[in-house]
Amino acid sequence: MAKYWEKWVEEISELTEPKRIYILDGSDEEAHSLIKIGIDEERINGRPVFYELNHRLWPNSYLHRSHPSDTARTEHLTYVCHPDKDQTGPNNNWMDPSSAKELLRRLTKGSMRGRTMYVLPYMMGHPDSPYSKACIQVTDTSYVAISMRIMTRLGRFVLEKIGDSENFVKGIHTILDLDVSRRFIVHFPEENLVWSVGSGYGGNALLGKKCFSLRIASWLGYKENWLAEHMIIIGVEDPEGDVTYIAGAFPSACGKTNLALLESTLKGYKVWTLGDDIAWLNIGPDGRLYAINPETGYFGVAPGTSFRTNPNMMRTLKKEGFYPVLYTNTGYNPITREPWWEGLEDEPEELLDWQGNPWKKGSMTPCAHPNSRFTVSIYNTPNLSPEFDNPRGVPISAIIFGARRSSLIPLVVEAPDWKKGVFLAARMGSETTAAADHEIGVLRRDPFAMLPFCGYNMGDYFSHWLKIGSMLKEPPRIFSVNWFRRDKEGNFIWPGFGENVRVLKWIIDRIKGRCGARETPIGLLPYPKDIDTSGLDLDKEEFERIVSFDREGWKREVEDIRRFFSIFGERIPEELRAELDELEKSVS
Ligand code: OXD
Ligand code: MN
Repeated sequence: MAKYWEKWVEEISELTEPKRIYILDGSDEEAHSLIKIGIDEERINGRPVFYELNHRLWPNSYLHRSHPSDTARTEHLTYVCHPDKDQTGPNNNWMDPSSAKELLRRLTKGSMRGRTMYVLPYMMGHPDSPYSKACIQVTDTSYVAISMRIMTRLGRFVLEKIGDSENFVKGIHTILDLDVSRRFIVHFPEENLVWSVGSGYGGNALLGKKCFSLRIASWLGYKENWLAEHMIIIGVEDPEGDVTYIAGAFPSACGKTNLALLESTLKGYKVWTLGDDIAWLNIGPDGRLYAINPETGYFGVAPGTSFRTNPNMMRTLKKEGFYPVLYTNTGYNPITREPWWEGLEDEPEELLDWQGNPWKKGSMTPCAHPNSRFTVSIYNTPNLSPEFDNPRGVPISAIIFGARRSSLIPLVVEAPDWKKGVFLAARMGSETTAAADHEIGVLRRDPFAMLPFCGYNMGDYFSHWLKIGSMLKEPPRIFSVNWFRRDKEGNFIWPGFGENVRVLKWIIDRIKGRCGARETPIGLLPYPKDIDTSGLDLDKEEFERIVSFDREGWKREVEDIRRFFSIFGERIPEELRAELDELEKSVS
């Protein structure tokens, strides 16, 4: 008798009509042969899927060039289809599930003719973890198959785990002709199903990532009392050898990966990496909050990554380790056969740009796409935490919420309690970046850095956070951080990158009761003397400004927060409304 998953795969193949079906085993030999197929046979947009890079300088590395219209997440084409529109909320696009299925069925019909359907059995989370989930995705491109092998624990062992169960998360992916008018990324949370057509871009096509591990998983967490979050996980070791585990949420392309792999500039401090994008947070048997990273790789922004800004990531990329490493839409040096991106190191005179066109130094257009990416295994990380594979996860002592704000938001603020912490995260705003298709540099409210990823009504999500806090015996302390304040000339005031460890140190000092803080209407601010700025070239006045409270600026901010909250109407929890009223009163 065919198993349930076999029948499901059969059903998809009847709809999509592939030339052949191939179930991945997750081995290295298989990865080699799929890459070879991507180089020699498979074509996307008339081009090879992969180009081999110089393996002496960039071990195991390949370049991929996407369709020019397919370079970022497409939030306006992303849908969350709960049967009840209010459950989806104003933070998501909605279609009624049966019309959505009809549309997708029509688009998907015969879409894999002449192509291979790759079947990817994978786990999000360690197979032995009580918090992990088994999944199967089908796709018709080797780029997605290989990327998923890097980003997840993938192999036939997952099929044995699934057995005859219907309880696995399903993903259907087909690239069609990559035309935006036929691009839809659709979630059916009640059915544990994601159906994505018309895009090969990571956040749209690697369905274990944003689609499952955030949108669907946040809904599962809502029902099962846990949290699926857009967060890094790090362990910060102090000079006593104690490791404090911290989770941190930042909107896309706000330096999350740099913080996750931070190389400390403070003697005695070391950061251990556990994750750079997604954290699943569960209440452990002792009533504390435990974090796992369900992924096993990085899908990081390439431009700006260098030995100066993120030496640990450069070591990760250059390590002769997990096979393979992918570069998507970076520039290319045809002489040395190396990838190149803005900020990497000296600019060669002549290169090929991200589309393969000749490009010259000083050209008006960037060589690498601003959202060009690398895909690399987390097991290559030199400072990978020894706890990474711990199925129980790590106990979280602090949660930080960061954003990109050139003014107003201080370098670091501590919330006096969990409820005020939830309010701090709910009111977050950030200046937009190239990670999604929208105007760059405008202020957008992005509560918990989850606005594009929350798979249900965000008002209910805020209530859920309040509820989880009340269930915890020892809730983590909550902080906000902002590395991006600018002076009048537009220069960054805080040096950022490895120096951010100085802020992490203050956070740990607060947790351990080693220093005080100033009470203000927006939370607890550091006394300037308590942040170690030794050896930094900081303007004293500017530094004091970024750790202070700007009452006038907050008056305007409060108005904007109120406008944003009003979008969610009655679903904003009473507690947060009261917090906003209190803040308004105290700044007026
Ligand atoms: C990502 C994103 O790719 O947030 O991680 O866009
Ligand atoms: Mn992200």
